[in-house]
Amino acid sequence: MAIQWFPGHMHLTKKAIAERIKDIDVVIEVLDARLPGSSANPLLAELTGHKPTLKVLNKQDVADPERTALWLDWYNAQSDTAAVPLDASEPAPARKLIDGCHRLAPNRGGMAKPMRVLICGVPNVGKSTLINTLTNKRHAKTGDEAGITKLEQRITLTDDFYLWDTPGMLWPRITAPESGFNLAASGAIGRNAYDEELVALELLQRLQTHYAPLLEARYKLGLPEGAVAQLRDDELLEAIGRKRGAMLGGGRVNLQKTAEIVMTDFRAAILGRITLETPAEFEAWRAAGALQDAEREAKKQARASKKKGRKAPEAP
Ligand SMILES: Nc1nc2c(ncn2[C@@H]2O[C@H](COP(=O)(O)OP(=O)(O)OP(=O)(O)O)[C@@H](O)[C@H]2O)c(=O)[nH]1
Ligand SMILES: [Mg+2]
Repeated sequence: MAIQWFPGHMHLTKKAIAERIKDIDVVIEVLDARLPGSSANPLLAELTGHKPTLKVLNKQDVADPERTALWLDWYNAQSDTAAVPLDASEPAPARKLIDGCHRLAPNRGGMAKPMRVLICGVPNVGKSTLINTLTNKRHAKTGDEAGITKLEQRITLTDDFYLWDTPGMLWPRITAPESGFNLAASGAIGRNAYDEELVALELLQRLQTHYAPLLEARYKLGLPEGAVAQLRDDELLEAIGRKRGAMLGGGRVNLQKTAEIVMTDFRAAILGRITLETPAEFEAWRAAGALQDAEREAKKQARASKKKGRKAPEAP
């Protein structure tokens, strides 16, 4: 069962974006560079797809640079898509986005035709941080938690350049379970919408396959080389909890607390620079998710027509 989170305020954000988009010249979709595929919102693509869009792989400072390069190639190879890496707290690269907007909408500028830019993306990717860096002010509230921005807000960058900050939005059905887990691990999903232990186990699996040395360096489990990657995810979680002293009575490990430790270490980049997915992995998850969805739909249809058949009056 995939993680889902589409509370009422996201429904309102969807409506607000659908309304606002008419008066927008350029869309900046902020992605999380640690999950550049899973943090791209298909609902946003639907709402804003007809406008020039710049995809920003934000938090590149905590993502794996090799994988960021793969993702930039992947996005830039798609027609009508431009993607750039960013650390939203750095003023110089953030200001380059302004030039990017002018390139995408060259006819806008000047008091009569101000540039109107919508900044959007899933929760907690750094939309408000980017706006604050661009304006060099703390206009927008930020925080390491999903759902900090509650309402759309217009910010004037200069007399002829307006920015709209929007609340983070997800979409009603995340079809690939792996994407749901990555979003939860990144902090894009409200805490009550997922089981921290399950998310930490999935996170550990991703780290074991590609970042086992970082796990060993951080948790010093004292295992022989290569052994971390061989452990079952639940064995690994338990070993980390034991090592970190997250214990319940009777020598049992507090798995909930250990899950929190692992997730905090990942989010704060204490483990190192990590990207949870490659374009190839993401494409495979997406294809499998779509297939499962199609099968579900076919079963639903079959059930509905069977029911209809049963209800049909019998021939005299
Ligand atoms: N390392 C790193 N952290 C960042 C970057 N940009 C933002 N953050 C941090 O990410 C967290 C979320 O930032 P916000 O700007 O509040 O994110 P948001 O997209 O506006 O979030 P919502 O309003 O909840 O949708 C904060 O703790 C920021 O300090 C970045 O480029 N690199
Ligand atoms: Mg915000």
